[in-house]
Amino acid sequence: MAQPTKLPPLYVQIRADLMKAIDTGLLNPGDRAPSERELTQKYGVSRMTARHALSTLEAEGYLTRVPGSGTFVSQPKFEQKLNAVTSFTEEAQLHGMVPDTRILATAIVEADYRMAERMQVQAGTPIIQFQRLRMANGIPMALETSNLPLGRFPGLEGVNLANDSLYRILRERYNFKPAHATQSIEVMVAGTFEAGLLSIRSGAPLLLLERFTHGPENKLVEYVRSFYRGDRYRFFTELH
Ligand code: 16G
Repeated sequence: MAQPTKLPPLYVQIRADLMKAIDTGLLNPGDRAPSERELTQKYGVSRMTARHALSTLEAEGYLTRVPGSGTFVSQPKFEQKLNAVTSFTEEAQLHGMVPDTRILATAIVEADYRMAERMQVQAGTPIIQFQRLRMANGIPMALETSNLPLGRFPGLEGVNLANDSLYRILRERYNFKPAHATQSIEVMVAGTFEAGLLSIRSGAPLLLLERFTHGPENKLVEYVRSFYRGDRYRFFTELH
């Protein structure tokens, strides 16, 4: 006797239907996803089942829940290749987006023991720090703190980096071009400070990128800690 076919749980079917709507363009990035109530009515399921289908898609990154507004189809991720020392400005332009920068803080500090070790300088060396909110098409993408030895770039503290590119200024004013860099990536969660600036909820995933950039003589010239939005970035690398 043939075994009766086991039907998948209802939330799986709802998830599949919503995925199909996204894949076929019936639902586009930024569109409002059906609400729990609409799903309960359409599929005759409990609210819990509808919620489960929506939260599965949210966890997978296809939907984004905006507290107080609803659930929306996520924007496509920014795909960034990890094979060259590029700048935020160049990357945004490469993707056909308009970069924009808000300067949150500029300071000259004396390198403490930890910073000195990271930047391969003597403790007490003046370091210029920029904290910048990086945006693309007006959307906050990353929160970046750059540290550079002031001795190598005298006068950098007086440069207005708002809506400009640091790498362009280093190239044009200081005749400096990054030669190579090492970069690490780790997962973090947004605290209230990062969440507020990046327009995401506290606890949302972030990618912490740390970059050590070197000049032609292998001299370290930049140490950067950046928090990239986990829902906006996908890093891509080719392996040989
Ligand atoms: C990227 C780099 C950062 C560099 C900046 C220059 C990472 C983690 N960070 O954001 O090191 O300072 O580009 O961009 O990749 P800009 O020239 O647009 O200011």
